[in-house]
Amino acid sequence: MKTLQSIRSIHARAVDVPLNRPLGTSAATLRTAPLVLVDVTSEDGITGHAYLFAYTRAAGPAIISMLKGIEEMVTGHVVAPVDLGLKLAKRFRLIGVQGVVRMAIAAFDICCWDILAKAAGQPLSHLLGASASSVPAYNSNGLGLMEPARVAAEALELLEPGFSAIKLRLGFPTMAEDLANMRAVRRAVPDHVAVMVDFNQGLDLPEAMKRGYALDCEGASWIEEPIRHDDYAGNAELAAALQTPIQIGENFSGPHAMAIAIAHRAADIMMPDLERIGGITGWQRAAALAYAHDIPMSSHLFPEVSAHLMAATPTAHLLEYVDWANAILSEPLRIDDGRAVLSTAPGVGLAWDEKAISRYAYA
Ligand code: SMN
Ligand code: MG
Repeated sequence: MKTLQSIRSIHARAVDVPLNRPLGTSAATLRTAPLVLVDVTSEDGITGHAYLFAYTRAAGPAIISMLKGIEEMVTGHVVAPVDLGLKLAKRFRLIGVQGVVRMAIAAFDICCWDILAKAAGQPLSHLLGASASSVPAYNSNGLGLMEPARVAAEALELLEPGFSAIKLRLGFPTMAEDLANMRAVRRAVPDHVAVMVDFNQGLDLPEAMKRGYALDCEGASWIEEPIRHDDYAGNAELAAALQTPIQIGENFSGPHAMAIAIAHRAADIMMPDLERIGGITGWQRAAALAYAHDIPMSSHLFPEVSAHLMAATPTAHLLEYVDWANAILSEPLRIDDGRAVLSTAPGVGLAWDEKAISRYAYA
């Protein structure tokens, strides 16, 4: 048997790439995507790649610094992401495995799995036991808070690559503005197109109940994060009262948060985020929870890696497609007729475009 290789080094850098479509949410408007690009190299010279979405530029250097700390803890250890994840969670218990700490650990986990899949000569999905070559996706680029006419025009543009599902951001100061945009989009797109809405935690519970009842009559396919993500009791009230499914999950910090949300019946459907749920190891645990509780599971950002994971998720629903990393990838994720096409290269299939990276590097 070939012996497992150990970890030689971790390298991380930050880039800030412009978004093709700026994204106005109820919390902030994003014009660029600050990404942290991570490489973990094993003693036999295999490099695993991952990228993180840092949300704000200031988080980039903090995550890079955390990864320096992780490098000191894991160098010389066998590339075993399950074991190393437990070891790192213990070492970081006192500061808390949250935020940038969790994101750094997740990137390390993804890189380890990339190394394992490359060493096996298999795409990640095959290593995880799945055979699908593509997964259904929705177009989540753009559709931010803007005037009804512009949002309707953008909705039509987003359907062009063959998508039949899109996501509209809501959470204007008034319900009338939210309904105007929902109606503008619904009127513009064909009836079979699914339109999901995302409030980015912008409402309080009474307002969410009011807007939720109104949206029940507007043909929304899900209502995402209407209130504070960790108000599981409030989300459960909404899920019980409204006909439209409540969707949460992008802010679950590890599978334990998802288990607590499930115990509260906080949502009808769930969408963990690769970097917050704990990388590939964390995702697998979340997928097992969703399976055991019959909860349809979607993904959040990171479509390149999430496509492999959705293929191996028994209750997989819809992959969230964003093109944010395309600018720095030499082989961007392919979309074919509204489906995300899994990379067939060994590993997760991320490959850096070094020229582009030097253009957008900031740390
Ligand atoms: C979102 C995610 C990341 C940045 C801005 C907005 C949004 C989504 O909640 O689900 O895509
Ligand atoms: Mg969201």
